[in-house]
Amino acid sequence: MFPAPTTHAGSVDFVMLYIVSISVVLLLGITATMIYFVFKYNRKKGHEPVDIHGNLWLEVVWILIPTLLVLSMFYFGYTSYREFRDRPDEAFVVKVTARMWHFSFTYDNGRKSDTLYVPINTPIDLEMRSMDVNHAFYIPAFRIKEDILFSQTNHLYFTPKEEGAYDVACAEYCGLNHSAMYTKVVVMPENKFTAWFGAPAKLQKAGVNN
Ligand SMILES: [Cu+2]
Repeated sequence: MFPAPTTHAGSVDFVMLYIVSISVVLLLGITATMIYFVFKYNRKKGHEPVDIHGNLWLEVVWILIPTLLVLSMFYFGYTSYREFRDRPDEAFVVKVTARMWHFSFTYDNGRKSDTLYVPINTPIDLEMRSMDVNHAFYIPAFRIKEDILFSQTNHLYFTPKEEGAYDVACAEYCGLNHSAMYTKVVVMPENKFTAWFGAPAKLQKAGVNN
C-alpha cells in the first residue's frame, strides 16, 4: 500500500496513518465544537440550552458514524495482521536459534550464519526456537515481532521487496547483554543469494519441517 521493504510494512504504516488521521480530525472537530458551544450557550449572556432529547436524526448520526469508523479501523488492522500471521503456501524456511545473547540462522542445506540472508521477493518462514530464556525477534523496518520461546516453535513470515540490510533486535529482556542482542537481515537479489547459498532458495510447503 505504501512504499516499504515488505508489503506488510506498507499495510501497517497505512493503518497507523489512517487511525492517527481520524483521531486528529475528531480531536480538532470536538475541541472546536466545545469552544463554540461555550460561547454560544453562555448563560450569563442569557442564552438558553436547546432540548435535544429524542432527536432521532442526531442519535442515528452519532451511533452510525463512530460505529463505521471503528469497524473500518478493525478491518484494516485485522487484514494487515493476517498478512504476517498466515503462512504463504510455499516459503523458504530458515531456522532461527536464540540464546543469551545472540541469534543464529540455519538453512535447509545445513548452512549456518549469524546474519539472516534472504533472497528478495521470496516468502520467508522463520522457525524460531530458544535454547534458554524467552527472547523476541523484532525487525522494526518490516513491522514484525514475535516471541522466541524454549518450549515451542514460533513462526514469523515476511516477503522482502527491497534490497538492503535491516536491523534485527531482541525485544524481550533476556539478561545482562540483552541490549547488545542485535543482528541484521540482509535482503539480496536472487543471483547474489544463490552465489552465497550455493543453490537457489528452495520453497517448502507448510508443515514439511515441523
Ligand atoms: Cu534476547
